Amino acid sequence: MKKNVITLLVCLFVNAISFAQTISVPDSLMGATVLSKRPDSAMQKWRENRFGQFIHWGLYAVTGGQWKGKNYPTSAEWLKVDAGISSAEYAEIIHQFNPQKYNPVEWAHMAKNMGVKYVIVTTKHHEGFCLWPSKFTDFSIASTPYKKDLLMPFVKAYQKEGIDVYFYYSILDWHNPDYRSVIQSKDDQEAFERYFVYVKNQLKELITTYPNIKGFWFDGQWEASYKRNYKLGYELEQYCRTLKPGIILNNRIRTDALGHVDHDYNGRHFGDFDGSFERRLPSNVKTLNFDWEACMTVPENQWGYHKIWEGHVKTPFEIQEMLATCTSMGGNFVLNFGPQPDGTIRAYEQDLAKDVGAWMRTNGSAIYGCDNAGLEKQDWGYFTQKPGDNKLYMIVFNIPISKALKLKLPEKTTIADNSLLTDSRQMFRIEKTYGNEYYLHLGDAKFTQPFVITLQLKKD
Ligand code: FHN
Repeated sequence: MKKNVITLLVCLFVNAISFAQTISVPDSLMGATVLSKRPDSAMQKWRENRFGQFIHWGLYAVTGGQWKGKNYPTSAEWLKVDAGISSAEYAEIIHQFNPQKYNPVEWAHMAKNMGVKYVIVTTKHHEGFCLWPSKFTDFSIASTPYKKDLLMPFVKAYQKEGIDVYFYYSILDWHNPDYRSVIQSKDDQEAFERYFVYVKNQLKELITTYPNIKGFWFDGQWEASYKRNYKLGYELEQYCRTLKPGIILNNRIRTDALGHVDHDYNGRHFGDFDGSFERRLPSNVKTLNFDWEACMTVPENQWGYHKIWEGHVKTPFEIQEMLATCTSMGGNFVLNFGPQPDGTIRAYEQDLAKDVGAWMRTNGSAIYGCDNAGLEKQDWGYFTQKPGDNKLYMIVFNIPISKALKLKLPEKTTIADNSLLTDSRQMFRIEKTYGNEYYLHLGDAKFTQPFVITLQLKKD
């Protein structure tokens, strides 16, 4: 027992030291501070999670992309700007926000069944409305007919399901009178600095009220005012790290002295991971020797609830493939949901969650804890592998007419065994072709879903 405690303490100490070494002091241009993958357990967990849920919820759910009888097909959460609504008029929407059917236990249950391991929820989006009763503003849930804190039951329900909670927080704020998009005078600068006190107060309030959250996901960092105040951004990063040691921060927290956002002047991401892949996935596996995450909408460009989804709406197969793509390139994938104003989730999103979840229940071991396998991508799909494991996963999305899946393994490696992940009795004929290249013959096996084949590798 005593030995176990000592081992644990030594591990924690080593973890803390290696973590501290990873976060460095920025250079004179205020570049990135995390220069390689964080080795600590919090970040290791983040990496192993692989699949997350995003939730965009705010007053924009009430308007649902429509204003005074007109439909605005652009992002619902940008309606204030797109429909040119004045701040005073927009603030009135607060009296209509009354999500009587809000049931975070159901949301968390749905998320758990979909297979996500973490969630990011918009505590305050660009509109400035706060989902929790912040003591630093009246523009919060406390001033709505609903009145009750939305975040506390949310955090509890998700954590009860074992899902890590992250808070989205927008630096850009269309409501706070001290926020400035550009700084044109001393007064502007003073106002912006006052706004930053507000930001820090709110972040401290969030961490104090919901101490078990895992990190902040910042957004809205691209305006000239914040770029100019890059030192405030650096201070903000330090502030968060002091508020909660080990906290996880995305790259949208900072800018550098040359006005770069997301990545510094050297191309290094800010924060602990690169979260700038939005509605697109990276394509170059070789450059991804850092932590990253891609976030995705279900329709084209709707994060908040829009009454009318126009354009292409993604199917469960597409979502599964995006998740597999990200895992195969060593990144996380986050799928967005925009709850309705009454607190329920759109039927399409619920069905999507069910379908993706059913697939994840049987094939999730090719995703969770998996990483880039270091092999050449093939047309049939994606290789994934748990670091250090000799089991290789082939996630198959496209079956060639020949039914022969091409594989190119590293030198001096052979395939000892293979089977379908969901049925270990289903094995496939392997044919060696040239050098270390093989064909895996699917034969007569029939598939109606993407599937996973496991290959047990052996070093010669
Ligand atoms: O403007 C926002 C948008 O509404 C949404 O929140 C996305 C999510 O990554 N971020 C911003 C655009 O980059």
